[in-house]
Amino acid sequence: MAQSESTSLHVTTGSLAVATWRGVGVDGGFGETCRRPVTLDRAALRDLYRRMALGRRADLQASNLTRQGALGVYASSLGQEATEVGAVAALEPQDWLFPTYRDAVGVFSRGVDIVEILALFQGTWHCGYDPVHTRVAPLCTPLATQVVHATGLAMAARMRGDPVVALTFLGDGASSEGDTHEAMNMAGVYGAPCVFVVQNNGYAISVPLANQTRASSIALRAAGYGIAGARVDGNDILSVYTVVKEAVERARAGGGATLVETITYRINAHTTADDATRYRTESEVSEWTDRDPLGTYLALLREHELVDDAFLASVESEGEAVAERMRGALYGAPAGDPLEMFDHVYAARTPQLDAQRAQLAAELAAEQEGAG
Ligand SMILES: Cc1ncc(C[n+]2csc(CCOP(=O)(O)OP(=O)(O)O)c2C)c(N)n1
Ligand SMILES: [Mg+2]
Repeated sequence: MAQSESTSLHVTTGSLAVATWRGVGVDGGFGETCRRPVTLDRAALRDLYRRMALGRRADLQASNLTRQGALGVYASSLGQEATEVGAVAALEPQDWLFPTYRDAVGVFSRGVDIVEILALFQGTWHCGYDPVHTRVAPLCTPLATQVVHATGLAMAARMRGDPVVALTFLGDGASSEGDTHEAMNMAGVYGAPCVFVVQNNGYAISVPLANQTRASSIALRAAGYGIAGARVDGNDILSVYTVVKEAVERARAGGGATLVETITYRINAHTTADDATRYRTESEVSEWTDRDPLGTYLALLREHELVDDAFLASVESEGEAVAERMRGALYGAPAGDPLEMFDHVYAARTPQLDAQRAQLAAELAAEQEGAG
């Protein structure tokens, strides 16, 4: 299991907490632990809690809708909310986010409609939201392909002189893909304003990190690409936010890319189609449940009297409204036309897509005949 090296949430006078992470030196080893006082104001601190809590509520509802057959499958990020929300909160509106199937909560926290986000899992449409308008690429299922896209967009922004940063999420498993190497190397060579957030949750489906890499840390690879690197407690939202914010600002100022490894854990199974009890022990899961990012953060806010019952009740009722809207929009929603799946893959359908479309149309027609 991945160990967290970050000691987080040291409260000092003058700031709520100290964000900490391990920076990667140019020699390829970790440097001194970096410490930054957290100076966010009360409204911003409360909003981070709100976004995590709403994300968690939406995540739970999506899992439940899957069990009821309203979604085909869902990849929960329960336990990873501090990384999802903390990293996204560090972006400016003009920046781009390149998420994976695991990152519905991060995309939701950027302000995209949760019902539109879930179109992918509903299986009704390629992507339910407008990527250009939202500046969020579609949730990406082919591992690490979004990492290349993020580097490409960042390089293009740099060439055009646009002050745009691209942030991409990827998993520990996806970090082994060739695409990840190509994207990070290109980002280093071309000084691309890109932030790679590797969510190290210890597993790629059932494959533990130890079978993924012999290295002690994914973050240390940054030195090999000549980019900045950091390893942070991915369950500590203030540290995640602060290290990613610094990376985003450095990228925007022309300082190039950063690889941030966040140490976290997915509490639920890989997807609703997976049985995690076959490869994880109960005690391992409960160890991480004890380090719940939402509960830890709430305790800190309470300690500093930054939240009261009225605020918590308002977040809860907002969460219930989100869940109700999801149920209303997704439960019993029309299945859509399966043949649409071949449209918009390219501007014009290729001969291969035409052939596949014809094959599916024939199968659907035969099915209907059989039913009728
Ligand atoms: C190119 C490619 N190979 C294999 C898969 C099948 N697959 C889906 S998720 C997954 C595990 C990925 O693990 P990780 O990158 O750690 O992300 P996590 O699911 O833990 O968030 C695999 C192997 C895929 N989607 N794409
Ligand atoms: Mg993983």
